[in-house]
Amino acid sequence: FKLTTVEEMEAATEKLLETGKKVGADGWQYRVKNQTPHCKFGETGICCKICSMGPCRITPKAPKGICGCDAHGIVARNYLKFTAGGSATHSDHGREICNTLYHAKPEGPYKVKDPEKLIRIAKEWGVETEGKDIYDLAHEVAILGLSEYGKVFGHQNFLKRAPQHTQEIWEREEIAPRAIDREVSCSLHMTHMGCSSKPEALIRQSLRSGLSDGWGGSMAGTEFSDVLFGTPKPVDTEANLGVMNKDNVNIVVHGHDPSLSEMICEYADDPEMIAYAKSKGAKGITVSGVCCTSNEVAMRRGIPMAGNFLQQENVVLTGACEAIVVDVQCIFPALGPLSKCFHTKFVTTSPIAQMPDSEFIRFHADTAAENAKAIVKMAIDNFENRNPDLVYIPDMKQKATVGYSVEAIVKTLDGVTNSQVDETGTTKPLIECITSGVIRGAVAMVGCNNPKIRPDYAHIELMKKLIANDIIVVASGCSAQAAAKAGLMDKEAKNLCGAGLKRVCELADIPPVLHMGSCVDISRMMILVSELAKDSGLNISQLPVVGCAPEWMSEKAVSIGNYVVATGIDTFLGVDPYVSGSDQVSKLLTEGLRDWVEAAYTVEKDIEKLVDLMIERIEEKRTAIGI
Ligand code: NFS
Repeated sequence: FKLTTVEEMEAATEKLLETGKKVGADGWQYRVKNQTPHCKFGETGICCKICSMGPCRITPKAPKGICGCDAHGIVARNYLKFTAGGSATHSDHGREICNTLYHAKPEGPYKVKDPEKLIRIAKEWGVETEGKDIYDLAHEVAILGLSEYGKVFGHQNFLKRAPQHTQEIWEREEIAPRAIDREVSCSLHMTHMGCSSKPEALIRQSLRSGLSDGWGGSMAGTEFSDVLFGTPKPVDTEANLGVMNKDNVNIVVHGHDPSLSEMICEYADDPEMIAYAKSKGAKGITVSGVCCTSNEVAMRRGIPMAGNFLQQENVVLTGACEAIVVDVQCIFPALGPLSKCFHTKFVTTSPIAQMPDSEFIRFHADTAAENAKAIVKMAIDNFENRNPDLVYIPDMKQKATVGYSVEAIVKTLDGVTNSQVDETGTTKPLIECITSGVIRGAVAMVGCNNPKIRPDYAHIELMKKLIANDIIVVASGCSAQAAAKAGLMDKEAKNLCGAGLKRVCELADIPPVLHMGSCVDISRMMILVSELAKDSGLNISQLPVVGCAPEWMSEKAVSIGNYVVATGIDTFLGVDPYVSGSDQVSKLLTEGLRDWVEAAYTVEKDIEKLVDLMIERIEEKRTAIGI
């Protein structure tokens, strides 16, 4: 067993860029060069263009904007707007899933695959379940889910899943989220010209808007995706560009909403379609994924992961991609012109994400089956247009076991339970391992790639050091894909762990880095820490657990950071969220928040230091609870 190194991945990318040069293709590597150095005002968050008197920029000579707002107000407003963008995006994804659930029918294409989970949520929400048809129940719960977005009174239903202490903090600090859409609107209202300019107020709303994502929209996205498509359980798959197959029709799904990718996978597996592909000279059909939609179908179907965020152009550069089919979020507009340099069809499907140089096939829950069939057929028909001289698929892939939902983790733990002592169906065996010191703690590794950080390097190096120090890693999003590409989700990676974690991996038959899903699935991590807190009798903030996004780039990531911190988990960032222009805001985020929610941010661009700080924090937390 050998990990794939970042150097090897970079060499493969270099070779692909060579192919790109032959056909005049662009790449993010070139665009970064044209965009740097970045504007200092933007980078430090002190550029304001929320009204047309500006844009105003803060300098020593001009310490205030035309309205009189200072750097602190401008930075905090920008931060809240950034958060609201992310919260809106995740939450709208969740809304789409509720909508898909509303369209579920016994005759398909969308069915209820996990009725047990649906019933559990219905009961939690006080819906009568006895004697009800499961599809009637699905529609009733879907409407309730949709109502969470505009609920007139009260707070998000899912907040009740948090430990009592956490709920009390949210109440006390007035950050318990109300209607999801209301928190986004309220944020945009607060940042309008002439509203809030007080950092405390703006950052407080950033937490509330973040919480409406993590404990509202994202959680709805996760839970109802599980109801529709099944709650993930451990499944074997593969990762990295080598999962594409040069003899097959390659369809790459990219984006976030599993409603589309699930259907594509369904029809690409249809014997009729496979026969059609063979009639066109291919040996079969390979579906692989990029970004979070890839995580969704990997977790539920074992569909291989071609790559993460900064690898999206690479799949086209292989010259062997018949279609890259996208839904929403994290899709480079660059894919349009890039696909034109090859035979690749760039298929957009959502009114939310429309791009030039793409073929738009509008995907709708009612017509999902026909839409998916048409897309798969289009890809097959495109196989013969491939230019064999341009085909190069790097021979690079790793095995990975993925699918660790909270339910799957608890079930796995039952397997290692000493049934004489421990109850089953709880996180107690994990708590045992942590208190005894066999495992020192856990880190949630999440987030994107960012050209500001050598892509994947931070994810992989941090994880290697953490597991070597007996710290178990749970991962999601592009961080999870970085781990899988490197081989850290292969069970054999146990050999890179410290003795304690290695033993746990052997006993539980798990890899040391557990794939918990897409970014909306960070809501799963919130449930997991809540269960750990309840089962151990500790507060979330006392657990030796931290969060980390070393290469983050999107608005969604900031929204996530806010709800993770607001849930009581210290969060470590490798990229600054455009706040360095205000010492007040920086101090609030890295220190002040601790007085409100018992956790705060640490921003550290030096990767070595970042991991050491996390280990230090975990050890501090252990000492504080006397373990
Ligand atoms: Ni998350 Fe997923 Fe990746 Fe970043 Fe984008 S795919 S939702 S935002 S880039 S981790």
